[in-house]
Amino acid sequence: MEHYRARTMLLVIFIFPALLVECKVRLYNFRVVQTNTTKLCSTKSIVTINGKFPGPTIYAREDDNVNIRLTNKVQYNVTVHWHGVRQLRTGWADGPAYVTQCPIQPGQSYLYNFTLTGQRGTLLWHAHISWLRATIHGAIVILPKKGVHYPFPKPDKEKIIILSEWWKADVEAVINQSTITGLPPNISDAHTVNGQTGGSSRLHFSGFHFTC
Ligand SMILES: *[C@@H]1O[C@H](CO)[C@@H](O)[C@H](O)[C@H]1NC(C)=O
Ligand SMILES: *[C@@H]1O[C@H](CO)[C@@H](O)[C@H](O)[C@H]1NC(C)=O
Ligand SMILES: *[C@@H]1O[C@H](CO)[C@@H](O)[C@H](O)[C@H]1NC(C)=O
Ligand SMILES: *[C@@H]1O[C@H](CO)[C@@H](O)[C@H](O)[C@H]1NC(C)=O
Ligand SMILES: *[C@@H]1O[C@H](CO)[C@@H](O)[C@H](O)[C@H]1NC(C)=O
Ligand SMILES: [Cu+2]
Repeated sequence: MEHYRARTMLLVIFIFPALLVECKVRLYNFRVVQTNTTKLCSTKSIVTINGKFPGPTIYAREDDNVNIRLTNKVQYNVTVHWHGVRQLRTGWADGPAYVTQCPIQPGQSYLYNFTLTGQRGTLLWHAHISWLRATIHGAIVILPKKGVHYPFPKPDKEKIIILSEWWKADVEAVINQSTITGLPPNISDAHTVNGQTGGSSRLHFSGFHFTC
């Protein structure tokens, strides 16, 4: 009798958390701040999320609700686009400035609230106004639902690699100059891998999308 009761207790304990982990709410605080950064032997102030370049990685599972509270502490208008996230009935959380929302002005904050439905894998989030995406970007990792596997064998190791570019000049000055002159913007001074310029002569990457 005692033995039987113990088993029942165990079942209750194990079943309940499984039900509760369905559709979690993932909370993130994104503070847009100026951060002094040194690369290629020169220091400049860049616009970052929480002082990080690249920015923080968002982790969630399919069907999770993601809440990102963005607080703008810089002098620029800001928005962030969750590139590749299907915004089903949450168009106002998509992020393109002047398309789905007014820019988040200095001193203001905005809640990006969306649910990840029918998709998994690694996506990229980035600022979607002027050229702030040069330093405001990062990864979104959407894991399958608990107990569901990827349609391929479990990798031994997973590593996020973000390819980007670095300008010694202020990127806002670069795009402003291009807009005024009508000429192509100055090319970057280096490519970066996870924010590192490394031995630049060995790095010949292309691919970080700089068009949308
Ligand atoms: C960044 O550097 C400037 C110039 O050296 C300095 O005045 C400023 O306080 C620094 N900002 C931060 C956030 O460290
Ligand atoms: C910032 O965004 C507001 C709307 O949210 C807009 O009225 C204003 O012109 C923008 N400022 C700049 C410098 O683009
Ligand atoms: C996020 O959106 C969902 C669905 O509309 C809503 O139920 C929830 O209350 C929202 N969360 C916040 C913190 O506003
Ligand atoms: C770029 O242009 C915008 C809009 O005219 C302006 O608000 C901003 O101060 C300029 N930034 C730089 C670094 O020139
Ligand atoms: C772009 O490059 C030209 C030529 O090297 C330079 O004179 C100019 O100052 C650069 N512009 C910016 C915004 O750095
Ligand atoms: Cu994009």
